[in-house]
Amino acid sequence: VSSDSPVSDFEITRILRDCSREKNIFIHGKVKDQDAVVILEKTPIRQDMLSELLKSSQLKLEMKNDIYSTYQLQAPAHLNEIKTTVVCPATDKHVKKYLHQEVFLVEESGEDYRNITLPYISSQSFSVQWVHNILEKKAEADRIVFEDPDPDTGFVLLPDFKWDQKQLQDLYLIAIVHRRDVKSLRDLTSEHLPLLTNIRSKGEDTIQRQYGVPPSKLRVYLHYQPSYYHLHVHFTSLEYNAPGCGVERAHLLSDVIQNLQADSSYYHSRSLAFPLRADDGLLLRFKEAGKL
Ligand code: M7G
Repeated sequence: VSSDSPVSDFEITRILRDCSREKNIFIHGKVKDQDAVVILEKTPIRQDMLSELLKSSQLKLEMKNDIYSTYQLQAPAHLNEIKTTVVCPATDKHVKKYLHQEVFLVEESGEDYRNITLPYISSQSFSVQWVHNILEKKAEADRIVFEDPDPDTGFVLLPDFKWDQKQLQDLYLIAIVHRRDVKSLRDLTSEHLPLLTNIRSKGEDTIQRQYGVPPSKLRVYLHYQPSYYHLHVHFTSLEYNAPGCGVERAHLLSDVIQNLQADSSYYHSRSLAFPLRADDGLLLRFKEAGKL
């Protein structure tokens, strides 16, 4: 750990979430008086490293009984890394995002969106500075896998920061559109069909070419509500249950395209259901409006 590493100065305030099955832990703390969230995650075991792992590790016997025995395998450091994500300075909203919380399903009509959600997200949502940095090549420029620079139908495709790119089991990329006037699914009309079909075809082609993963092995979807209100599309391995890929939050891109082909105002007028956490300010707005 280098001396300017944000983790060496990290002082733990509390554990926000600890999931032994997913092998990750979300920690709230301080780095030099600034709030920070640190996420530690054990990464999947890499198939291409298996023989090295087995050959170069030490085995410590834990127990033996009949044909059964368990060991502790002490792997060399480079085969036993922990993926670490740091958010610093973290806002209250970041801390809440990672805190385990009870969730409630909200059904939002088009009118609810305009009267309740839109005013709320305009005042409250996460900054999309990181998105602008990517589009302007001020950050992550070397990670871009594909770019279509067209201002109307173009986008940037790059690995999501949840993916360390070391194995394909948890493949996860995002396509971020160049247009800055589309906040979410709710803003889409048939006018955006060329944009969406372009993302689908060039995104799938690129992933097939670059990673050898065909479209039939991909889950391609948008989140509603998203955390960041600048239109982006998630591309994940079908085998990987990414956080938020469930029916209550993920909308398959192919369904979105077909819905807009059938009705240009589909996402302006239809009710959309989504989960909100107990401490989400938007949930309170829905309650105050008597919608829950
Ligand atoms: P979302 O649907 O707005 O919200 O997706 P979610 O985070 O609740 O799923 C935003 C996606 O962008 C997520 O999959 C994040 O992991 C990813 N992401 C967030 N940030 C801040 C970054 C970043 O700085 N770089 C990259 N490459 N991906 C990010």
